[in-house]
Amino acid sequence: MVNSAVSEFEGYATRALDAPSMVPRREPVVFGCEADGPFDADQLQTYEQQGFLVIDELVDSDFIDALRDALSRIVNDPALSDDERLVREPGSDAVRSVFEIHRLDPIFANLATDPRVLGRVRQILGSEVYLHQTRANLKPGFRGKEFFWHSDFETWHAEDGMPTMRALSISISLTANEVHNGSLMIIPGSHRTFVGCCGETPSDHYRDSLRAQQVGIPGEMELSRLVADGGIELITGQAGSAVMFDCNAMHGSSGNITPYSRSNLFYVFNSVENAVTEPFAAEVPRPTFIAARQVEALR
Ligand code: 6CS
Ligand code: FE
Repeated sequence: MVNSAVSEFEGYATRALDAPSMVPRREPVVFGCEADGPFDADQLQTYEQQGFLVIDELVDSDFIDALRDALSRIVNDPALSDDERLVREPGSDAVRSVFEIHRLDPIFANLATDPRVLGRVRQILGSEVYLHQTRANLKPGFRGKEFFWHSDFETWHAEDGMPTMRALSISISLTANEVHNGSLMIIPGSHRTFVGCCGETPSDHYRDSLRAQQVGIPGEMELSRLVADGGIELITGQAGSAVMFDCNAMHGSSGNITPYSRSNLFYVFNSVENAVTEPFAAEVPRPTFIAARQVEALR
């Protein structure tokens, strides 16, 4: 079952545990310093302590319109309607996520190497970086379903073989993220604890987990403890705002029953010094449209 190819390196224990576990993070959170990039020392300290940082206006509204148009072309392209990269909502045909957006339109590829993005990412990860995953989460009005609490790193470690916590996500808002339309919630400080999860990874887990995750989610006791310590931060902002968050930050979001869709782009950057190995708790790695297996440093 569990691949133990990484004998000399102890991973974080997760999946098929007898009981959930909470262990301290082993890696730093910020790998670079003020001199390396656009963030000042205060911003780096906030990221280090909270596990995330909000950027009020990363890109302007004209560019957001162009990104939104590109996404809508993809979602409405008949040639892509059966494409695996388009993930549907549980219980409807509405598109929930589009994976590998950087291969579906050059505008999304270019955004990954935009200095406003790449400079900040390199500063925090303290090295050259590559794309582990890209996606859009559409959270359509009335029918966008929730994402239950999870640590992305738990999944990337267990199912993709990401060895250490040296990766982050940047989420860019294509629509307003409000208090009521299913915006991202993060537990401040949760990135300092790895929560091991109980269930065994099913074969082809991604087919279910990307619609409604049931394995690789923490227990209620562990979540309650994290929230008791850190509280919950709701990340709101206008289109064009962004949030960068650590790969192990505990986060999730509620469903969207408002008429206002909440669409965000997500880029996951991993350090080139943290290339994926064999999965730590799954039989085979997930398909490359979900988790890249080649390290191609972004320039
Ligand atoms: O499985 C994954 O890789 C993705 N799933 C969720 C629910 N969040 C982050 C991650 O990109
Ligand atoms: Fe996530």
